[in-house]
Amino acid sequence: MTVKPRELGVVAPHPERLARAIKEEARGLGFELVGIASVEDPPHEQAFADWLQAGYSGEMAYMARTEQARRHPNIWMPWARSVVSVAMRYATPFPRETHDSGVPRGWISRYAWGDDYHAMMERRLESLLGWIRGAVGGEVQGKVYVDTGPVLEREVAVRAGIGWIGKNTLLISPKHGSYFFLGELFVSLELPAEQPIRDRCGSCDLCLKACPTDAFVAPFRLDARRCISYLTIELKGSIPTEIRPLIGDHIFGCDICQDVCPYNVNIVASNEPAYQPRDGLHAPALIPLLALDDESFRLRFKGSPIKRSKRRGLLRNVAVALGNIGAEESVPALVKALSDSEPLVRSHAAWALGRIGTTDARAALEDARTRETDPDAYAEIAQAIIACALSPSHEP
Ligand code: B12
Ligand code: SF4
Ligand code: SF4
Repeated sequence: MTVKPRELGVVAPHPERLARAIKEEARGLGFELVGIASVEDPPHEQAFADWLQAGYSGEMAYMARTEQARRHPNIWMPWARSVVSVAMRYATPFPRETHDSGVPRGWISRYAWGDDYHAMMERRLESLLGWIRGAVGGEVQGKVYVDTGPVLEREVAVRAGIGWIGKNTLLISPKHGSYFFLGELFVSLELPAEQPIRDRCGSCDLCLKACPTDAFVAPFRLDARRCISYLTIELKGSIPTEIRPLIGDHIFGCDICQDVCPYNVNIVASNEPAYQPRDGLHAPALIPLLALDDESFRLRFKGSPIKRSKRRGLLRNVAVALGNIGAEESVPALVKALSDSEPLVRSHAAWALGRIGTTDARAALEDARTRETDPDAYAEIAQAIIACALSPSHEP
């Protein structure tokens, strides 16, 4: 049962009692995992600096821009004494599917099947702050973050006892695995902190071996530039051609290094309505996605994490997945995409046609080459024509 602020009394409650009540209130707001930590420099802040230095953050310029803030939270929040770290589970019980229905299908990572989590979690954390202010009966400064703030969220969560950082770099709870989102509420109150959870990966290395793009340079160290999640969501331009074949059917994010983790095997599914899959987002049919125009993309992905990739990014990814699947029935849709208004989409559609390599694919590419005005798309079309000529499915 949720404790009402007034039950704690008008005098500021004892920190231990207040901390217990805050955690109970947070759980009542739908955060299944809650912990409290003091506000300090994260233990692995140097590893973060090294990661940036090595260039592993790729084009995510916001990571370098906020380096000091992420490493030293007290510099920009000098008033903050404690942080309430929360997690919300999002896994639903839908299996990994392939293409057995005869229709080429792609894979969207589990976290993106439902509604966007940022605003919902932020609202609930704001409501927790309001509750704390009521409980303390005085001025409490607070600041809420979910994902987009300059916070090393997993480091905070480790110190708040929510889980440990696995070799796949994800935060793992012994009981709930890693399919959850993190958020924080920084407050100006001194609250008792939790004990961190010890590392439980042991000698396991399943995630490191399973990564299809070899994105882990070492345990706990990810080169984001090779991660499918980065390539399909964060990267705005062209996907490097040598990595495209390794992306398989992924069109938005990747779950492989979590799917193989033993701690994700016996987890309980989330019953949060916002995280249940929207129609057609679990293993979606790919060909109809290539037909989305700006307006239909906007309508279909309103309030969904997928809008982050924008239409051109999603269609780029769909083209790559279709090229990897190699289904001939996708040729007409890919040929149409050769006339897309976005050079990025035209380039990746050309690559896919080069992989499929049928006579129709080659004829369409030859035709597109005569019209193409964008130098990058032109080069991709020329390469794809060569690929078609070398393809076993091309009938001379
Ligand atoms: C940038 C970013 C990405 C990048 C880079 C990922 C990465 N591993 O850093 C990309 C786009 C690739 C990405 C992908 C994903 N992300 Co992301 N991402 C972030 C973001 C915004 C920052 C992460 C960050 O600071 N990276 C910096 C690097 C250096 O961190 P790191 O590699 O983890 O290294 C740290 C530790 O491993 C530690 N460390 C180093 N050496 C050692 C040694 C030991 C022994 C130990 C214990 C620790 C340790 O030090 C480093 C500094 O903290 C956070 C939100 C946030 N504000 O924190 C979400 C966040 C991490 N992402 C999240 C999610 C869900 C994902 C995806 C699962 C999405 C998907 N399905 O596609 C994938 C997972 C890929 C993966 N294996 O990490 C969740 C993770 C929840 C969880 N349970 O951990 C977060 C927390 C967002 C949220 N609020 O819920 N993401
Ligand atoms: S999310 Fe996929 S690509 Fe990225 S590190 Fe994990 S397994 Fe590799
Ligand atoms: S798969 Fe194994 S090594 Fe990787 S995070 Fe899970 S327990 Fe750790």
